[in-house]
Amino acid sequence: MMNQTWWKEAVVYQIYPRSFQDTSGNGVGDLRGIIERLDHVKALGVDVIWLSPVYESPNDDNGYDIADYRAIMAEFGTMADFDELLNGIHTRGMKLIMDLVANHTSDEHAWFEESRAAKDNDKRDYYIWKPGVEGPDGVMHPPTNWGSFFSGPAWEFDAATGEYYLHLFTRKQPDLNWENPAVRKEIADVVEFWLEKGVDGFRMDVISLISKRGYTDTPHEQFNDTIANVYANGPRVHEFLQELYKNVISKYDVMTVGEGPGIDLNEGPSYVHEDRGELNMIFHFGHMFMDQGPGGKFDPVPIDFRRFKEVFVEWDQAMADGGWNSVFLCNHDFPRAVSRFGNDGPYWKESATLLATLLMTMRGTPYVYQGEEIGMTNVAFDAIDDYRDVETLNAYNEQVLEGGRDAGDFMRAVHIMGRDNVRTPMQWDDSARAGFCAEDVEPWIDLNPNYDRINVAAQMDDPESIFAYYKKAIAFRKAHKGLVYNDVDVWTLEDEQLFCFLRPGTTNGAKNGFDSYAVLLNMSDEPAEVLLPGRIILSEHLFSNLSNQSTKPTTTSSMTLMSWEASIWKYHGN
Ligand code: ISL
Repeated sequence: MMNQTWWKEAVVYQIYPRSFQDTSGNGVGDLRGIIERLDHVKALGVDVIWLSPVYESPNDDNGYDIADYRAIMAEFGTMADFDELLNGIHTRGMKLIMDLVANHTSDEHAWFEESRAAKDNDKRDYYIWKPGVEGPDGVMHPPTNWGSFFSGPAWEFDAATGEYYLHLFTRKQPDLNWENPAVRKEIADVVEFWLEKGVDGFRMDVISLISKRGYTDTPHEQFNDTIANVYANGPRVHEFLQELYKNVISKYDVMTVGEGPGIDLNEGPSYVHEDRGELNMIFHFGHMFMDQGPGGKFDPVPIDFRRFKEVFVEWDQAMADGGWNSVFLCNHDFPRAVSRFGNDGPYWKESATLLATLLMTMRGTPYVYQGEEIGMTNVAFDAIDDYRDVETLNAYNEQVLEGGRDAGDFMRAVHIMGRDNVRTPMQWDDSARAGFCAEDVEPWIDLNPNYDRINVAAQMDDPESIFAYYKKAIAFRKAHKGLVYNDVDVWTLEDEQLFCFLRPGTTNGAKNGFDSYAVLLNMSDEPAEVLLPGRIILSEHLFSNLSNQSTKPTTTSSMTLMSWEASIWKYHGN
C-alpha cells in the first residue's frame, strides 16, 4: 500500500494572477483581486493554490522572468498584500505553493546586470557565457546550434564583453549556471525565504533543465528531441535537487512539484521516488506534446485518443512503486482542456464535466486551472496584434514575417495551440469586462467573447452547472480515498470512444481497506457500448455527469453510455 500523505490527497487550483481579478484599475490582475476571490476558490473545495509567479519582473514572459525573487511585482501589489493573501488562504484551511523559476532569471535581475558588466565580475559565473566560434566564412557564430523554446537561437551576443550568454527561453531570460555553488546557495536562500514566510511548497519551473550536459551541437531536427536529449535531465540534476531538499525543503512539511519538459518514463521516477529526497511529483508532458506535428507547437495534429489513454497508463505504472503523479489537463501554457480533449461546441457541458471526472478519478494529485471549473474555452482572435504571448509573437515573426508561412494558416494554429487561449481574463459575470476589471478599464488582453454565456455568476447557483459538478466531483474524490490510492486498471485501451478503468480496492491481491470503483467514460460524440470485464459486477451507481444518466444497476456484461457520459460505480469482484 502506498504511503498516505496530505499532498497526495489534495486537489490543487492554479491561479495565473495576471488574468484572475484586477482591483487596482490597471487592467492587470493583482493580489488583492485574488484575496477578493478566495471564497470562490474555497467553494470549489480545493486544498492548495498554486500561484504562477508574482515576483518583480519586466514581464517579457509574464513573470517567468524574475528580476527580484524577494519582491512582489508592483503591478500585482505589495508584500503586505501577499502576506494578507497567504493569511487569507491559511485561515480558509487551504495552502499556497509558489512558482519557483530558477533555471533562469530576467536579464534585468541585478545578478545578470553584474554578470554582463565584465568578464572578471564576481557574478560572471552566475550565468553561462561562451565565446563565439568563427565559421569557415570568417563570420562569428553562436557557440552551438541550439534553438530557444521561443524561436531563434538560444545564444545572445552581448557586446559589452564580446561573448554569448545562454537563454533556453527568450533573450530576456538568461539561464543560471547551477554548476556554480554560489548560485545554488542563492536559490536555496530564496526557497528558505518563502518557506519562512509560511508558504506550503513550490512548483518548480523547467526543473529538468537546470543541469546542462555540455555545449555541443544538437543533431536533432525536431525541437522536442533536442529538449529530451540535449537540454533535459543533465548529469547533475538529481544531485542539485537532493542538495536543495536536504539543505532546505526537508525541514518543512511542504509539497513540491517539478515541471519537466523532456522527462520521460525512465527518468520520471528518479525525480520523485520517495527514497530519493528530491521532489514529490512532476508534471510530465506526455499528453501535452502529443498533438504537435513535425513542425512543433504551431503545427498541430489531432489528438490520438488511444495514445492519450496509454500516456495515463504508462505514467501510472511508472510511478506505482514509490512514486507519485500529478494529473492535469490544462495549465497556463497549453490550450483549454474542454477545447482540446472535449467538445466545446454541442457537448460543451457534457465533455467539460467528463474531463472533471477523469481528473478526479485518476491516481495522482489533480490540478485544476483557473476557468476550467466553469468550462472556459479557447479563444480565436483575428489579428496577431490581439495576442500578447511572447512565444506566439516570436513564432509569428519567425514563421510568417521571416519564413513566409501563410498568416491565416499560422493564426489557425495559434487558435488551437497558443498559450493566450488560457490567459484571457477569468470570466466572472456577463458585465462589460466580465467582472475582471472595471468597465472603463482596458484589460491587458481581450476577453474571450463568450463570457456572456460562460461565466461564474451564471453557474454559481445552478446545481446542473459545470462549476457545481466540479464541486461535487472534488468532494466525491475526497470522500472516497480509494480514488486517490487504488491501482488503475484500464480495460478499453484499443477502443476509439471509451476510457474505462477500475480502481480496485486490493493491493497485490489483498484487500486494502478501500472500496473498488469502476470509472466509465465515453469520450466521444456518439453513444458507446461498454463491455464490462467478466470478473466484476457493478453493484452501486455512485456518480454521473448527465442528468439522464445510465443508472440502471446491472449484473449484465454490458451497458450503454451516452455521448460524453461519465459514470462511476462501486463494483464487486476482482
Ligand atoms: O508551453 C510550452 C511550449 O509551448 C512549453 O514547452 C513550456 O515552454 C515549457 O513547458 C516551460 O514552461 C515554463 O517555463 C517557461 C514559461 O514561459 C512557462 O510559462 C512555464 O510554465 C519559461 O519560464
